Amino acid sequence: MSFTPLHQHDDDSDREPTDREAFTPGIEPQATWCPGCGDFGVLKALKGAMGDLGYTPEEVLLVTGIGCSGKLSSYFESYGFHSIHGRSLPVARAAKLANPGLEVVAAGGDGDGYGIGGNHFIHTARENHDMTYIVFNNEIFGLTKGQTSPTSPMGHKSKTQPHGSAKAPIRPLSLSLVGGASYVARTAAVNPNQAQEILKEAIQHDGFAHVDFLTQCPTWNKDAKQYVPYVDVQQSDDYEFDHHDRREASEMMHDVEDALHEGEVLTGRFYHDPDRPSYQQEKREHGDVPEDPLAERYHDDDAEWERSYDLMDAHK
Ligand SMILES: Cc1ncc(C[n+]2csc(CCOP(=O)(O)OP(=O)(O)O)c2C)c(N)n1
Ligand code: SF4
Repeated sequence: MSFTPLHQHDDDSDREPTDREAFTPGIEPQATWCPGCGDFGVLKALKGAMGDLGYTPEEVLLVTGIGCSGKLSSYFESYGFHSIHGRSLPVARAAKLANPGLEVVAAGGDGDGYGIGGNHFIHTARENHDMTYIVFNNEIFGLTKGQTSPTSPMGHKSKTQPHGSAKAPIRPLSLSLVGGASYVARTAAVNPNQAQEILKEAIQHDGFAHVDFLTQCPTWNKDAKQYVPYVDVQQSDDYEFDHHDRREASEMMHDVEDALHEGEVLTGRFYHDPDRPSYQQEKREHGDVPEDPLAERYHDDDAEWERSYDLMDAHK
């Protein structure tokens, strides 16, 4: 893969679609996801979205956490970093600052993103870092065999809560909006077409775009609502609200989050603020971004590498 120069792709408008198969690794590893897992739907939608938007693998960085969801970076051809549990966002933030020319996507599960990584989630939203964040929401810990997660509904029985969870589930959409995210959507693996369109919007959005992605886990969570048919609020006449209006979006999200555990799955774009400057924009406006950000400095200058090797030697 070649290096992506800084600021090369600030304007996406003149791109031609690329072959989505370019995002399939040359030697495709055997997927360890179970048959019927919703994670396959995320992979398909992400490849389709990147292809439709005209990206090539060397323009994209995918940072994942730990979990079944975290394996996404093994099956998607791009720059990739499989980080530690709950830490995809700080890694993604650092990478975006070092090389603003990369299209950065972070991904992980509900345990990864809303549990152990919950604090990073709130602060990345607050600071409006320019990236897409996909949370595979299967309402359990999948990789570690179905324990209760922050999105498991009240009463959900698992090995860690055998009598039923007494904890209220987190409200990821509302939390994201209150945190400060400038794009918030929910989609579902059972509808790859909607998922692909939502991901395209999220990737194009300049700021923190949070996509809560309902993914079924047929192995450990057969009760979840992720399997049931859903309603796309943008397509339905029953739901009218202005997704640019924070108050209306907030009320809508509240209803949607209540409805999920009552058996109605509502998906779509719930909030979009195209005017809020991203963290990267703010930094540029404050003159706070160096002329030659890290990625370019190291790429062009062997002396920088020598200096960093000397520094590492000095600390051995
Ligand atoms: C610091 C740390 N704590 C705990 C674990 C064990 N662990 C691995 S994956 C996981 C949860 C995965 O659940 P989720 O994030 O919802 O992803 P899924 O597997 O459902 O996609 C846990 C607790 C770990 N790897 N690292
Ligand atoms: S355990 Fe669940 S989430 Fe993990 S691969 Fe299997 S079906 Fe998917």
